[in-house]
Amino acid sequence: MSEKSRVPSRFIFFVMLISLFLLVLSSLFLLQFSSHSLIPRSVLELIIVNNSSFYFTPNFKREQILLPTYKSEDLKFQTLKPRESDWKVSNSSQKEISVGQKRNMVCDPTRAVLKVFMYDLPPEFHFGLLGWKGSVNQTWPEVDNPNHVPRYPGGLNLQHSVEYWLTLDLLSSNTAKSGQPCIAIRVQNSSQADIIFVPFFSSLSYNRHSKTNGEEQVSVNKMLQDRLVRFLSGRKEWKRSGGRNHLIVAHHPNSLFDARRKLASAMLVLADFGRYPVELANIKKDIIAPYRHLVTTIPRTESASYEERSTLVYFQGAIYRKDGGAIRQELYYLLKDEKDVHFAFGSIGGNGVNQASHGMTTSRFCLNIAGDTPSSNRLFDAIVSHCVPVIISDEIELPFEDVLDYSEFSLFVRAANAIKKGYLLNLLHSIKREEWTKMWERLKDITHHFEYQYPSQPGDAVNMIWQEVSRKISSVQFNSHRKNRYKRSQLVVKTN
Ligand SMILES: *[C@@H]1O[C@H](CO)[C@@H](O)[C@H](O)[C@H]1NC(C)=O
Ligand SMILES: *[C@@H]1O[C@H](CO)[C@@H](O)[C@H](O)[C@H]1NC(C)=O
Ligand SMILES: *[C@@H]1O[C@H](CO)[C@@H](O)[C@H](O)[C@H]1NC(C)=O
Ligand SMILES: *[C@@H]1O[C@H](CO)[C@@H](O)[C@H](O)[C@H]1NC(C)=O
Ligand SMILES: CC(=O)N[C@H]1CO[C@H](CO)[C@@H](O)[C@@H]1O
Repeated sequence: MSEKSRVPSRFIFFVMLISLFLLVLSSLFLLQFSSHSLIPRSVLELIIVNNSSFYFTPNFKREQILLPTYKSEDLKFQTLKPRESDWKVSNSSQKEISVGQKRNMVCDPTRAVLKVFMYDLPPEFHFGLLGWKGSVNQTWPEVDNPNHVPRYPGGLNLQHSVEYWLTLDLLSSNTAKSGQPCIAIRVQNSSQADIIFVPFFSSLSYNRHSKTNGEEQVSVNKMLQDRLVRFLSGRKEWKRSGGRNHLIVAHHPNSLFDARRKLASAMLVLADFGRYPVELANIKKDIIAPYRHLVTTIPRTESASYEERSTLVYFQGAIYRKDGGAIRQELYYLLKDEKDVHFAFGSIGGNGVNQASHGMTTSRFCLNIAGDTPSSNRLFDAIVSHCVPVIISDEIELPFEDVLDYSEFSLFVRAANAIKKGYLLNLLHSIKREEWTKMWERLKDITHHFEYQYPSQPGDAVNMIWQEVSRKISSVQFNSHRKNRYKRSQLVVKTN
């Protein structure tokens, strides 16, 4: 009896297994042919979109990268017109945002790496400098629709646009985000914040408003800095820690020049320390951020290999530089007549960026020689061209060096060695195809860490900077706690 009843039950199990298999197969089939299926596209998207990898498909990246290249009129120093490629928003990203909103994926502040309080400074300190005018009492532009966000001017200004990308990222951090990791999130209560962000577009202010106009006694740039100092010194947030819990972006080496002494206790986001005395800025408390590159990023699949790069070493830049730049001249006389070497002078302008881009993408090595400051955007142009950087700048500080080992994709040469006859070329010739290709592969892997874009993407420059800030806070705290160790016993000694 029991023997007989077992057979049908096994049979039923078998039938169920087959039908389950068919069900799975048919749903897979439906997903595969989404565009012809009966399921509405939005539902399908919701299904697929749940997997975060959807947002960062190579397709999307390519769309961003293949946007138009430079137009020469965009290169004027103070042009208002941005390049298309600065604006890394494509139709696909808009779709992502709307999908994200559907899912209502607002970042949870308790999961964020960094909680940031941002002052509601009047627009003249930030987007007002871009010509943006909101309605009465409106402090910030709407950032939900990337097409409505005020654009940063193109051309050379763009190199120092760090301030703009960080501010945009904070503004959008409370709205729904598509598959974004929770890195920095804006909080409304400053006592809950890890850091206080000062949204002053100091580089833009320097670039566009450092000359006095007409009857003005002081430039707008200086006036804004004076007002900023007065504003900050009156805030309880500033007084609480003497400014040490503040983050101020001053990426252009000349930006914040008038206020830097008074604001230097803050954590600064800089291009380098070249024009700062060490007591005002140093690697212990401050952040080095990449320049926004000027040449267009070369897509991974179009990057020329060792054989396809006909030039051994490339340099294009201004020759006569004050301060640390004398080495450029010496190198010029050493290298100018060598074969497979492109060493030319001329600043970026006119068609210069396109030429530089072509030169870098067809060269194996790109020289980064100290100019009037230890850093320059040329390093980042080389990286996104996948041209192995040769860094000849003894004083240089590099972005994210605590997480990136630059020696995996760059060569460092001391200035004193570089100007020895034959030294540089011997070194470059000694790096054969295999070793070079390893560096080139690594360059392709790390390029995205040097991209500024809105909306920002995991691992891009904006997210890397926030993470760096978070690590810096830890190390600053560590040092200050260590200093506190004997505070109490010192007090006792004094009173005795
Ligand atoms: C998303 O899907 C890919 C394959 O398409 C898989 O490799 C990845 O682990 C998935 N991620 C998550 C978070 O499920
Ligand atoms: C983007 O979308 C707009 C309309 O929303 C359309 O006119 C335009 O052609 C699209 N661009 C691309 C590259 O698909
Ligand atoms: C703008 O702010 C001022 C002062 O807070 C207030 O009196 C005024 O009503 C506001 N105007 C609008 C249009 O909200
Ligand atoms: C801000 O946070 C602090 C500490 O968590 C709390 O004591 C205070 O009440 C908060 N203020 C407001 C306005 O929510
Ligand atoms: C099936 C699946 O992966 N579901 C996830 C979709 O995304 C939400 C939000 O991130 C998760 O909570 C689900 O577990």
